[in-house]
Amino acid sequence: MTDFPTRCGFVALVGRPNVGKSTLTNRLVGQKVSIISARPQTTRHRILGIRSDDESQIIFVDTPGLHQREQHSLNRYMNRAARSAASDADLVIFVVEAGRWTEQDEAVLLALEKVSAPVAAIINKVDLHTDKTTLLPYLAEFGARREFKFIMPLSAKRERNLEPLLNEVRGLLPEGPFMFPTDQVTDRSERFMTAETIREKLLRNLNQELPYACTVEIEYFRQQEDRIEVGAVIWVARDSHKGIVIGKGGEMLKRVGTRARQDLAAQFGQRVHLETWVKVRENWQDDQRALRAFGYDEK
Ligand SMILES: Nc1nc2c(ncn2[C@@H]2O[C@H](COP(=O)(O)OP(=O)(O)O)[C@@H](O)[C@H]2O)c(=O)[nH]1
Ligand SMILES: [Mg+2]
Repeated sequence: MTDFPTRCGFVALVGRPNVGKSTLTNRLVGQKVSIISARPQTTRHRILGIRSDDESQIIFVDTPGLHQREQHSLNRYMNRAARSAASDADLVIFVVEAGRWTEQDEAVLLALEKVSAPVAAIINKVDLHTDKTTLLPYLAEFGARREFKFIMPLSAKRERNLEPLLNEVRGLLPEGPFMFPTDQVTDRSERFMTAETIREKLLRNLNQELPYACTVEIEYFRQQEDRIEVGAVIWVARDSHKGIVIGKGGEMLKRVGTRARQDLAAQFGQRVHLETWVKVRENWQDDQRALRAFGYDEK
């Protein structure tokens, strides 16, 4: 057999919510493809982050955190997205937070037993520990939990140890041709990124449970000569949520809109005009038709 000149494969990032899977995806790709917040349910879909160089193409698969409680159809959708990403991958990377081990991490570890692909691990957020030697017992304990192809401590946010990670990953990719053009960084459209960016601002600005009951639908996305025009509907699950999203005198909606517009302008490198509406679709998280309409379907 002759050696193929390139390597290419899917690398699924799995783990409980908030360990930094999406931050890592963005840093590895060098561009924002996945939204970030300290809230669970920030990532609801499987999102590809593609990194290419001359010899390799690594297709990172950012996934929703695995949830134990599947109280809504939406949660079941997210769990399926995470599980199927892991089962289709050439390499699965279990992401945890340095110094922390929770019941949710334990549940992910258990779920990984069913995965046939090789499994490696990332210990993220090492920047939170100034004295790294305090992490040695944690590392030893972690390494005893199962066999990992490698265990890489790093900081996604501070971009520490990303090169060694990439080298490990490249070595484990199957030989084969690239699956995406080398300048493509994600499989998601500008429309999708726009909806996600607005949802990120909702997550970051609304308190408590409400962000989980929101989703964003793009009504129109028009490239004009000198700017992009976007119309977006923020769907909430209950009538009582509407007022909260709009805020006193429209203040909250204005703030979310302004932040989204600034972020989108930076992402697209041009001016963005954004128009938003808030609408109610009762219990959309359990409504199969609504879920499909809002993009939460398998395909
Ligand atoms: N200190 C620190 N915080 C991080 C790091 N990576 C991610 N975070 C933070 O952890 C939170 C969750 O990040 P996110 O990427 O959305 O996690 P995900 O739910 O696993 O995708 C955010 O507030 C991030 O800013 C890191 O390396 N160090
Ligand atoms: Mg995420």
